[in-house]
Amino acid sequence: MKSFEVNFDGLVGPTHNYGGLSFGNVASQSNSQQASNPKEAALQGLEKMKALMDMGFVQGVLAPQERPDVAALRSVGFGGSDAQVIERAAKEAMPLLVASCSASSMWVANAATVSPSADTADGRVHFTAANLNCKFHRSIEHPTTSRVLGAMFADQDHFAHHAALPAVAQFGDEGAANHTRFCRDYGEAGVEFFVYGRSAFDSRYPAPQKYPARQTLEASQAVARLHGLSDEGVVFAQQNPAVIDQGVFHNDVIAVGNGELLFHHQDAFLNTEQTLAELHSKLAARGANFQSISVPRDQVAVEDAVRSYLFNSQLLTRDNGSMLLIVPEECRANPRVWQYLQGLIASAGPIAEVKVFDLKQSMQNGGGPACLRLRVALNEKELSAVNPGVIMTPALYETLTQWVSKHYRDALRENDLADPQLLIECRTALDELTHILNLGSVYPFQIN
Ligand code: SUG
Repeated sequence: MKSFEVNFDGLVGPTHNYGGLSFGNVASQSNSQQASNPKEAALQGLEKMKALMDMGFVQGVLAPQERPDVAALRSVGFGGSDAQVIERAAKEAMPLLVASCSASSMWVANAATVSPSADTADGRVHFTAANLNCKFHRSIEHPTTSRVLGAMFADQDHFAHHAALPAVAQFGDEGAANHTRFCRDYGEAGVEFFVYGRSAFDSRYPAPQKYPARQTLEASQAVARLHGLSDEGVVFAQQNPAVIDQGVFHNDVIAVGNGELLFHHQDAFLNTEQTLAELHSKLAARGANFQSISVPRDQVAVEDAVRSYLFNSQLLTRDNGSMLLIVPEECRANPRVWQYLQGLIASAGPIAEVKVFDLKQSMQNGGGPACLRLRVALNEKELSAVNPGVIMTPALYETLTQWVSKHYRDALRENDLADPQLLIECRTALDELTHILNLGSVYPFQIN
């Protein structure tokens, strides 16, 4: 049976703004308070989805969330009508209003961890929604994420959904941003690679000093258990704490993998040799020939990787078996990174081509091409069990661009978040979207 890797991209929500909400994420902190352009952000994302579809990849779309999250504001004591909740939060606790308005669900690499059916004990595709509990604005995503994923992958014969892990820092889970799957073919059993930032229960593991390690070893182990992965099918590795302190808040800011290839920075992991050796031997046992490309720090410094998002790229297998790297425009703007990429292509290695996309609106909040997509490897049968409403087609692309043009603002500043009209605009747009994508009722305003 044929199998595919389907990329489900997060559609940017109508409240996309620069709230400066993510301590440890350099771009989020340095662009705080700038005016955003939600319309442009959503169109840039759709452009990437269309380009991948046009290249022949199966492309999906993941819906944004209802913001401001009035229920989250009510849960911390703001009462009255929806408009009064927003007004009171704006007056008394602007940072909480800003957090409740974030369109951060667009970075769907953080929505969930996904294990394909070839890896799991019960032969179903497993999803665990990420609790994202390191940041308040992200911790409020998972209930709606679970409903949206449930509406996209509803068939219980093929798909199993797990609720987010316990909502404490000890089980901090950031989803697929710290998870990569290697395999010979998407439909064959592979090796799932979990990268954590610290251990919550064992003080022998080192931890970063300056910025938070969002993913714990215990969370990664819990996800592997829930998904029914075998010991032979998993590798756990610690991220280098020194790079977290330089702004590598997720492993997908410093490494990306696909098929049999890991493309990573020299300083990405704590015990690099041991980690690569384990990946090599576990993949060999699966009949796969693991390879890695290590980018040396004297060619691309960690700081250049963080600024350019070289590793937050999409590594895709083309029909002829060669690989394509989808990078953000910021890679072309960085002379060292661009020179490295030219050399990489000229080396006649597994990565044959680089394509550049303008994702500036998302990049300014620390979200590159890889953050914007959730990878789901599916065989033909499973693909036909996915809600067809969320699979990108030329007609859906047209409908969604028109939908964005009709409902989205082209400028948003902090003051605008206090406008109760924004909530009405967001709900009107999302109500229409659930019909376009055939999701049913998934938003709090639709089910309460
Ligand atoms: O969690 N930024 C996101 C970026 C997530 C990137 N995802 C991956 N690397 N997979 C975060 O830090 C910033 C929001 C703001 O500041 O307005 C933000 O949430």
